[in-house]
Amino acid sequence: MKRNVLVLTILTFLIIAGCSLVPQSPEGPAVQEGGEAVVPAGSGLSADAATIAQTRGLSPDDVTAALRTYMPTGVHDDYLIFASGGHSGQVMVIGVPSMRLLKVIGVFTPEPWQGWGYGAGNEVLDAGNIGDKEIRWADTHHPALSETGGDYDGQFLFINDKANARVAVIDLRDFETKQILKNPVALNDHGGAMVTPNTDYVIEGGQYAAPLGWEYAVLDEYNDTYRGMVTFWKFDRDSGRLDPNRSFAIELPPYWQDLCDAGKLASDGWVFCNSFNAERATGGIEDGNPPFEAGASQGDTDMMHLINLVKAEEVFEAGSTIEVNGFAVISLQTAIDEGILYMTPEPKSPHGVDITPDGEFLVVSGKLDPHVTIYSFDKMMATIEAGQWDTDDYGVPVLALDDVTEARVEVGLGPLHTQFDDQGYAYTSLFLDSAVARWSMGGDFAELHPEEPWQLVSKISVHYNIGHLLTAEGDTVSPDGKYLVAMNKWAIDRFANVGPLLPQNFQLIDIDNIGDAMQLLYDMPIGLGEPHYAQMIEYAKLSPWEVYPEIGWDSHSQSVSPNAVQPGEEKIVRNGNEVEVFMTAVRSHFTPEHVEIQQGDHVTWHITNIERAYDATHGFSIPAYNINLSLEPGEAITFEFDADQAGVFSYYCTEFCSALHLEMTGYLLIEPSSGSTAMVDE
Ligand code: K7E
Ligand code: CUA
Repeated sequence: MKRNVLVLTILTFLIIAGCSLVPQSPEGPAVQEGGEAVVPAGSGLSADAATIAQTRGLSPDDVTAALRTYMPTGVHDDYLIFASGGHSGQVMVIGVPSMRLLKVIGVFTPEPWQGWGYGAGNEVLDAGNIGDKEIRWADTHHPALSETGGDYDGQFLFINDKANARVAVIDLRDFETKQILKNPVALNDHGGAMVTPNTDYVIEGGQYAAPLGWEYAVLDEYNDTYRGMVTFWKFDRDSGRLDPNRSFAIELPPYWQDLCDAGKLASDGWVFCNSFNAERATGGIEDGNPPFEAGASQGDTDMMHLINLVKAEEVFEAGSTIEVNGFAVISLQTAIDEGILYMTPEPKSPHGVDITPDGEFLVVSGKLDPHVTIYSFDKMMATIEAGQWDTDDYGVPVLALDDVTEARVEVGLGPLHTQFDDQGYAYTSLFLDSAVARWSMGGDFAELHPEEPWQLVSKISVHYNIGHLLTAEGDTVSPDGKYLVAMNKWAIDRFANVGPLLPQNFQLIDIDNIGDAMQLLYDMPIGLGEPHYAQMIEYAKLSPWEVYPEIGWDSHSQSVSPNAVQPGEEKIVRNGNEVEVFMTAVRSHFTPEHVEIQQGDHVTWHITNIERAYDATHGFSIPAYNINLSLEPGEAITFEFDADQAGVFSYYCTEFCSALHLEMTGYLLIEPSSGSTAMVDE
């Protein structure tokens, strides 16, 4: 009871004193000159708010957090997060600071609401098949927003599938997946997707080594035959597609390459990938060998890969490549001979490498080392220039750690990933500590903060076992600071029990008030897969379409479809047993409403949503044929099927679009061919 009285007193003080955290919305409290909010007389706000806080047992920090994240209806978030959907194979779009889920974009996995894979997008999904295997899930890890000059430009998003080594392209004009590519060299990946500063290339690095080209070899041949790789997918911005003919891979030693990051500004033209099994352990615990987790952690160091992308591009263009599954690969020997590949040790089972905003430094965390190690790009270049190196077993030049290290910062246990703000601080996730460490950077960043460079400044606990973290635009050349999201793997007690499989927990943290402690603002459960990485972009940088630009728009080609149907031009055309349906959709009818065909016909069906009103989406489904579409205003979609089952099939609109939405329907009559009956074979 005493505690509640105390909370009430503090709250009343906070609110009456006009705490500057009160949102300045039109309906909100008036704001006087000097920024102090005052509660309008007679509004009763302070008493109500205090009563609610008291009743709910909220602390002043809780109230602050609520005020910082609450969005009044109709007010839009300042930032959007594009987060990997983990096992769901999709991408989540989340508003910040509200942490409201705005959309789940269908990518590698069929998504019914968007009709993704149920008549639309099927050819994109099929392009991700492996041989004759339909792959309809993905382990998405790393989304990458397209960049111009090292800064997000809001145009495209890329994401990888670790499980099957695939990369997808999403167009941010309509938030739709346009392309899925299977890597021809490797069956799994991890170091993707990352982009170079002008999105010339999308980087996809391998992980678990295997013979290139999906070939077979026994594990005894690991050192000689198993290989790592990194693939550089050329991105063509005009077509919005990755171009395999202008893309290439580099063969790497079988060190289990992990994450990559593209150099920027000072280090533009280089790409860096860490790795974590320089020991080349091959496991086999059942045969008395060290298990992978021990075998791959025996050494004190692993190998960071330094890749000269400018040189690699020259070598590729000169045609000095081999072919693997029809794809250009720069061999390991060529990479060494041409000065494309160098390495330098990195401490104890590292995870990832993050380049500072100026491109001068590289931050690596050894998962089993409580420090982050900071490398100097200048020192790397000077050491290479001086020809100062040893070589590894494959002849790759290895720069000595001492020659290229700038600093080490002790941050805590289980450091993983690092992001940056606009005040000269870096933030590192600590998996074992379940915390985020803020530390001061050196170099030119030292002028931005009062601390000594390369020092731990503060920590905040998170719940629990954080993987990645992200700050606003925190991996670009100009981070915004403001917000940090801890992407926690474990939720344990944070949410209501929903059975033994728990959601992950995104925790929004305020990092705006430098000097004050970082403050936890919001817990967001993620209940559809385990996300890995995410990026946060200023909302104002995006300019998505409200409706498709013209009636009859094909969202795959991003142009008017040759099969667009204008009102008045609806028809059904028969040519032998080929039937073509030209249909329009508008509130509240499809035209035609009767489609009468024969069993055994092959049907090609075009539908155009001729609406121009914002949000006037129609759905379209046919029972038993697994057809389900989402037709956004202006959109034209074509699908095909074999009318092998006779019967009466009511197609209808699956979006509640109008008062007469239930009437937005029609009959597909498939007349049995002679001698057969409808639906059920007897
Ligand atoms: Cu750390 Cu795939 Cu980026 Cu997971 S990886 S956490
Ligand atoms: Cu159109 Cu419901």
